[in-house]
Amino acid sequence: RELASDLREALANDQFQLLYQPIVRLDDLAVVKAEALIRWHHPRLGLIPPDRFIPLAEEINLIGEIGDWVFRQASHDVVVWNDARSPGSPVIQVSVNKSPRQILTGKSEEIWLNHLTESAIPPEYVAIEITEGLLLDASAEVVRKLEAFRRSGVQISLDDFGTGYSAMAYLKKFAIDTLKIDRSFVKDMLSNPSDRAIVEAVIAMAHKLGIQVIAEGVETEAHSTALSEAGCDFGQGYHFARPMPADAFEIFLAQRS
Ligand code: G
Ligand code: G
Ligand code: NA
Repeated sequence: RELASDLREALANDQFQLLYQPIVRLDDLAVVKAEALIRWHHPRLGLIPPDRFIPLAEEINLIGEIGDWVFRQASHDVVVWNDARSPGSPVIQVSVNKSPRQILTGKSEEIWLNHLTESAIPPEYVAIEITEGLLLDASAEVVRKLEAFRRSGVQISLDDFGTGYSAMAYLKKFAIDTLKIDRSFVKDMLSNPSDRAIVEAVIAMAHKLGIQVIAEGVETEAHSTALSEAGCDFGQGYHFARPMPADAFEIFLAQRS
């Protein structure tokens, strides 16, 4: 439980960092989005991945504060990138992850939307990534919170699509803007006809529902081409770039446009 007390100090001691992984538009390979991924640099233990400390942060009720920090930092950085954009080039959007617990507890939607208004940050610069796990607690309250974001112009993106067992039910219940096909389907789509069929069917279904599609785990050029041919809108993965610090992302953007 020592890690828990360290985590309580981490915000004040400036030990968190956001990395950004570029997301490209597959038809012209323009960089149009980035996913914000948190890192904790522990003074003694080194880098601690979010899989280890986010669940702990939820347990000790720190997830709200950490989430607010992520949102502020990411929405600050996305304004910098958009201000540096050349005329006519597409808007860059940042997506921040929100765990189910984070949605269910706290008042973050009010705090976050107020922050955007007060800082005059265009809501279309920001998206929220949620996971299917949320459906397990799909109360009217969750629907209301997600709708508050969407009404204000903040997009909702459904992460890891296809890995849960209630993906379709989710689409019926929640209005979302984007879904992310889980990388487990993308990985084998070139060698496994079933995976390829699933990827193609998800894209077709999403489009019929007016939802755009991001493929995760795009690791090769062949994957990128096949996804583009299947009509997938966006790609994210090591083929394009690994997650990187904000200043590196800024340089990456400038080089690509
Ligand atoms: O970047 P990495 O592979 O280590 O991320 C692992 C997981 O941690 C990702 O699937 C992501 O959903 C989650 N994660 C990363 N950053 C955040 C964050 O700021 N908040 C929450 N709730 N989860 C995050
Ligand atoms: O589930 P979510 O999309 O939040 O997960 C993001 C995580 O996936 C990041 O931690 C990132 O490091 C990892 N990731 C991003 N691109 C790739 C990829 O092309 N291949 C693999 N295996 N992992 C990736
Ligand atoms: Na995510």
